[in-house]
This record gives sequence, structure tokens and C-alpha cells, in this order.
Amino acid sequence: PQTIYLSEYQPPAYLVDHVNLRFELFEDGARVHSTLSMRRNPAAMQSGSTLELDGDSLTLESLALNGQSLASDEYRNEGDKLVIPTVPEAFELTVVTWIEPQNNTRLEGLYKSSGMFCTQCEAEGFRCITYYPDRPDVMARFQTRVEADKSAYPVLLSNGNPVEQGDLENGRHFVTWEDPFPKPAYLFALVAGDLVEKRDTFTTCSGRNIDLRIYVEARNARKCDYAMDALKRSMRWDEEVYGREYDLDIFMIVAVDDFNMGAMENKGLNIFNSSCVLASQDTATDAAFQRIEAIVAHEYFHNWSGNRVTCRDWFQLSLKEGFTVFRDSQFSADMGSPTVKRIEDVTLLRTAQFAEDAGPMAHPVRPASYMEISNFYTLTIYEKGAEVVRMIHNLLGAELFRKGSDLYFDRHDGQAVTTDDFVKAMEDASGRDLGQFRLWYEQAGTPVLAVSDHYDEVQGVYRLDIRQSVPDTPGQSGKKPQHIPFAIGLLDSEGQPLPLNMGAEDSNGPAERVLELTETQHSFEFHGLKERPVPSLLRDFSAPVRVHYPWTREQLLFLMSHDPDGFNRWDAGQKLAVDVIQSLVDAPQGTEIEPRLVEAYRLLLNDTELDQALVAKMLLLPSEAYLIELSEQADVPAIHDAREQVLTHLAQALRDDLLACYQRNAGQGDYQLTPGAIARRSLRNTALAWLLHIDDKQGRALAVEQFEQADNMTDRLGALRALVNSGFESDRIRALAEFFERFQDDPQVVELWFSVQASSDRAGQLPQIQALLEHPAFDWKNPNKVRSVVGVFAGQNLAAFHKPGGSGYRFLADQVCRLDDSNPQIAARLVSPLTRWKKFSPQYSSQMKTALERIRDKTELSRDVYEVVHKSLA
Ligand code: HT7
Ligand code: ZN
Repeated sequence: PQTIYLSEYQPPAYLVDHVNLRFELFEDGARVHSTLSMRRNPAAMQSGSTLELDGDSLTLESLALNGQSLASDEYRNEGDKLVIPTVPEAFELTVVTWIEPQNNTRLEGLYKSSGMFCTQCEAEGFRCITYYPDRPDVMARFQTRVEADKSAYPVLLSNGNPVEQGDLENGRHFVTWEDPFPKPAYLFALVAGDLVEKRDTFTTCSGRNIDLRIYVEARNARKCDYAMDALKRSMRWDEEVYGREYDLDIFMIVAVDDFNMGAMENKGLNIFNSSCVLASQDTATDAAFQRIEAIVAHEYFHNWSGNRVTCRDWFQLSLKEGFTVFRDSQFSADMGSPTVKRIEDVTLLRTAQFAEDAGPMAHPVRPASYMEISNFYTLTIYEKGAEVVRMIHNLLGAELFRKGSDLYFDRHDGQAVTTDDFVKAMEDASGRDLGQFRLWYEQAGTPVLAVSDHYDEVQGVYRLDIRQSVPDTPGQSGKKPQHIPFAIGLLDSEGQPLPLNMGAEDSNGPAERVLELTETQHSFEFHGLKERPVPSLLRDFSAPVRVHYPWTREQLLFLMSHDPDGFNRWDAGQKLAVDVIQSLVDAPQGTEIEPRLVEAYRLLLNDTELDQALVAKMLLLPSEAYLIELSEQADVPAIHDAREQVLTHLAQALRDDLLACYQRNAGQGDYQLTPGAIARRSLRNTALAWLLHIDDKQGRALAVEQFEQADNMTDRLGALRALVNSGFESDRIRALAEFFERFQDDPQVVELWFSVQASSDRAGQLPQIQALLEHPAFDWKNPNKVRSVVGVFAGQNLAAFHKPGGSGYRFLADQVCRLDDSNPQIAARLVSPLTRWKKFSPQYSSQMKTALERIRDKTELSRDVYEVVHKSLA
């Protein structure tokens, strides 16, 4: 496969002003009539009059230029390109293609899911529908007429506003949609199906009434309320915080069962994976509700950050994704607890994005090259991209950042632009120089800050020495220092914040400062300190960096209970637990488990003053994945055993406190989705999980009762998970059977049922995973099912996946090969756990490598999997 380079970007040779589409949908295929009004791009760099259009898996039925059919020697069909050697300056091109949505298992372009037609065009799916200059810097106005059988497909949708509809012969009908906003083809969408609609309205800040609709299959009609409310909250928030008003008269969301990712922001017609939109108290967990709110908001926010202002090319993907993730995380923080949201974001970043940044697929937030763009919808583009925008926000302050975003939207409305245009708008609005800051977009790898300190008792001066380095990554070495905002505070021995006086004459300095690191080495002095302070570093995780500082356990225990920065309070607890677990990994025998850790957890379990949402987070031990990420050469079974040992020790020592915590947080009256109620459910289910971890009899009775009596999915699933992970085998078997029996008709709950088993080292050993793949509810064509069994096993059941002997690796390689033929995007994502083979100790890494080679040697490997496997083996 070919590599595409940012440095080779050229503006398009031809532009499209208008697209007229007519879809004839049938059971055995679809005919697509497309008329493009095109003209030569005055900004084109190459001369000549050759037109090249992209195409993939299309049957060309006819081609006409300005109404004249083209003879077969007047164009070339080169498989993925349609070339017309000579075209005029301006012309109309009519293309008719035949496609087979019913056989489209890649789920790119037009395909069928549960009997309905739907599309996924980002990044390069539109070329699977018709020949087109399928690149985001070609923006056109679309009119789309959809024709289909009226009884099978009563609902016919596309982008924009409906302008005409009517009946046709043979029981067919049509609807025509017009989208007044020029858009790239990746934002095109079409849906045809037998769907019910939930309606609502939203009055915008300027008083316009917007028609809101969520379309779902009839059986899901009662599961749309939460998403609708989340949508209205998002619309209001974007007006209030970013001054962004919705622009069309109608906004639609459609739920689709078979979908490669979470959701898609098509203009006016967002298409969602069912699991990211459908929810009810008895079928969705609190985490699912929060995810739905965040994704609904994310897709809605794209209407401005992505659709009105879009990307010039796919190297700029983080322009829309990083900015929009930042916006959705601000929104979620405003809707709930900012500290808890920050903890969740940083957990994902440090566990998974840092791993990506240190692995063979590491790439900058603005990559310089790719083979298959679908492989670049990564945590680096999304999460690190959002962190980069967050740093700009923090460097500028909320007011200037808003000025910058207003300028960006005004300046570039209707354009396809670059990350550099975004930074420029921020610079122009604020007057700040972000020249060095741009390196965050160009350099891959997670910067490392080595921090040491020194206290001069006599002078009362405390000094922080900070050394920055950016590690080498594939294709990049010898990196420059980056501009890093490093937020800190200092505490006295009573836990009181100390004034940060940076000059010898200063007094009454602020309690927190953001130190701006721009050089390889910095020293900062703080004056007037009567005792050695305890530093609180990188507050609120002010930059996506690794900090190395020789923390003592005393300091961590102190920060855990005193740091006014909620994030650092949580992080101190994580660091302490990591230290305790790591010392057990290093010396499994004879290492005493830190008694102060037990006492710290006891305090937490009984702390009813502290924000209970924060307590709930603080009680969660660092995950195995994070512990692996932190180790040099990971021995997964050893990490797993050490973590289990600590959990067992804590649960045994704190048994009575756990029971008390459970009881205190049980019986909350009517189900509510407030932050307080969510925190109580989380505390109760953590206590239950710990009690069952030590096979406590009383815990078991509580779990069985909760499983049977729960009035919501968080509690029912919490009890199921606790039973499944316990030694009470008959309860485990019974609960799993009962759960399936009750929810077998609900695909989203069946996915939970699969994932509870696939993630459990008791119920998810390889033979059990293989049995799940044979289960009648499993479906290889449905990405959610594949993720909930194969993805969860390899990504979350780490001890089983890394079982000595390599059976887990061979299993994954087999499933990747199998999927590669039907859905390469999903296959390429599944490879991920194998790609970091160098991270593991030799007996594991050699077998992981062998599994990758096995995939590499498959015949007819897709471009998607080829890129991931070859880069991993390089
Ligand atoms: N912008 C959307 C990306 C997306 C996607 C990309 C590749 C293949 C399938 C896909 N489905 C959706 C989602 C988003 O970030 O909002
Ligand atoms: Zn997005």
C-alpha cells in the first residue's frame, strides 16, 4: 500500500459547486445517479485538464459530460480512480453507479443494518457510493432524492431540510432533501427504514424553533428520552459557552445497530451506534448514560467544530476531533463534577494514549504520513489533541480563549482549514506567541519531566529543578523542548497552601502558579518558607506529560488527605497504590503490604464529608493496564497476582468498613441520575466487588439480593459482575443464565453480558471465550458483539490474554485474520493489544511477535491491517 504524505498536499484541481443525487434503493442493490456541477480550481497548482475522481467497489453504469455520454475511450476506469483526460473549465458530470449495500460488511459507504439502509462516509466512504473527489477540501451543496419501497422504508432521510416528497409507481415513494451549507462528502448521510420518531423542539438564542427528532426501531421507542434531553442541554451549552447557534431547521439522530465507531456527525443527520444513544433505567448503566450524554454532545458540537469549519486534509483530523473532545469534556464537567471528569479523562490518557505514544504506531497530533486514514482515529488525535487545546485554554484564560474561538469560527466559516489556522486565530485574538507551542502538533511522544527539589533551611528557599525530554518515536528523534504549562502548589506541614513568592522581596504570592517550561532545564525558587514544603505537582494534570519525582509514601499519604487540588488528591492515592503493588511485583514473597495504605482506604471508606464522587474514584485501585504501562518490561501474570494480593489484603482488613459503606449507600429510594446518586451506586458496588473478591458470605447474600431486586442496570450489573468474579461458582452460573434469560432480546444488554464474562479471569478463560463466539447471540457482522467478546478479552482480561504459552495471542491473531476479510477497520483495531509486544518481558514478547507475523503472512491482507502489523514489526 501507498503512503500518503502531508508534505505532498496539493489543492484540488477541480471544485464541486453542487451535487444532485438520486438514490434508487432495492433489495438486490442500489442505483445512484449523481450530477456534479464542477469547475477548475483557480488555486490549483498543476496545469492540464485531467479530472480524477475517487471510487471504491463501484459498478459504473454510465458517464456523461454536459449531457453527452462518454465513449469508453474517453475515460479510464482504474479501479480506485475514474480518470477523464480532458474536461472543460466548467462542466456538469453525470455518473450512474450500481452498488450492493446488502453485501457491504465493511460498513463504509451505503450498507444495511437490521433491515435499514444507512451510510458511513467518514473518512473515505463516499467513494463507495459514487465517483467523487472524495477529500474534505472539496465542499459542495447537496440535494438528495431518496426513492424506496414505501411499506418497507417509510422513513427516508438525508442532510438538510426536506423540500419535496411524494408517491411513485409500484408502491414506492420518494423524499428530496436539500442542504444549504456546503460540505465535504464525508458529512453526507442517508437513512431509509421502518423507524419510529421521537420529536421535540428547541428554541435557539435568537428565537428560531428547531425540530428535533430521534429515529429508532419501534422496540426502542422508550429508550430515547435521555439522549433527547442531552441534545437540548448540549444545544443550550454551546450557545452559552461558545456563542454557537444551530443553523438548520431540523436536527436528526438515527440509531443503527451495526456501526464501526460510536457515532457520526453528518450535517443535520447524526448517525449513532445504538449503544451510544439508547438508554433506560433498567437497561443502561450510569457509565452508559454518561457516555451517551458525552457522545450526543460531541456529535452536536461538531456542527461548528468540524462541519461549518472543517479539515483541509485528513492530517488535520485533530483540528475537529481534538477541539470537539475538549468541548465535550468541558460540557461534561459543567454537567457533573469537574474533578471526576478530569480523573476519567486522565485515566484514559495515561493508560492508553501514553501507551500509543510509546508504541510502534506513535504519531504526532498532526501526523505527517499515513497509509490508511481509518487507522488514525486514535487516542492521540482525539485525547492528546484535546489536551493540547486544553493547554491553550489554560495559557490564554477562558476569556481570551473564547475570543480566539470566535475569531476562528468567524474567519473560517465555510472553509476547510488546518490546525495551524486554529492556533493562529488563538494567537491573533490573544496577542500570545504560540510558536514553540506548535511543537505539540508536530512532535510525537509523551514529554518526560524529571523533577528534583532542594530546601535551603537557612535562606528559607525551596528550589524545583525540572529537566524536560521528549522521547524518540518511530521516524522522529532529537526532539526540541516543548512549551509546557506546569501547575504547582506548595503545602505546609498542616496541609495549608503556602504563598508562592518567586522573588526574594515578594510576599503574599498566589497559592498556585502555572510555571511555563520552554527550555530543557529550568530552576524555580520559592522564597520565605519556614519549613520544607510538600510539593503538589502538575495540578489538574495541566499538561499531558510524565512527571518523575522521588515521592515518599509519607508525602503521598499527606497529599491524599490534604491537597486542595482534587485531581492531585486522587493521583496521590494512585501513586501510593502503584508503589505498593510494584514492590510486590518486585519481591512477591516476604513483602509486607503497607499498613498505611489500609488505613488510608479505611479513612476514605468512612469519609462522608469529602465529595462522594471523588471518594468513589479514590477507592478504585490502579488498573492492570496502567500498571503495565508504567513498567519497563511487563510480566502481566506477576502484575495481576500482585494487584489481586493487595485487593485481597485490603478487603480482608476492611471487611467491616466495606459492609458499613455498602449499607450506608444502599436503599436510596427512587432511582435518580444525579451525581450524588451515581456516586452512592459506585461506592456500594465497589464495596460489594471487594467483599466478593474475598468470597465473603455476607457479601454474597447482599449480591444475590441486589442482583434480584435491583431497579436499575448499574446495580444489577454491579451485582452480576461481583458474583461472576467471585468463587461462588453456582451463583455465577445461575446469575449469568438469569440475566441472559431476562435481557436476551436487548442487544445492548447482551453486549454487557458478553463483556462481563470476557473481562473476568474466572468466566473468561480462553475455552469460555471460544464458547461465547459460538453463542447464538454472537454475530461476527456486528462490531459491538466482536468488541464485547474479542476486544474485551484481549484489552481487559489481561492475565487470561497473556497466559503463558501464547494461546491468547494465537486466538487473537486468528480472529483478526477472520475479520479482515469482512470488516478491515474493526480487524485493524483488534490488532492493537499485540502491537506493543516490545513492552513485555521476553517470554511474552516473542510469542506476541509470532502472532503478529502470522497475521502479516495472511493472503490478501487489507490496507488497514497491513499498516498496523507492518509498523508494529518494523
Ligand atoms: N467523526 C466521527 C468519526 C467516525 C468514523 C471514522 C472512521 C470510520 C468510522 C467512523 N464513524 C465515525 C466520529 C466522531 O469523532 O465524532
Ligand atoms: Zn468527533
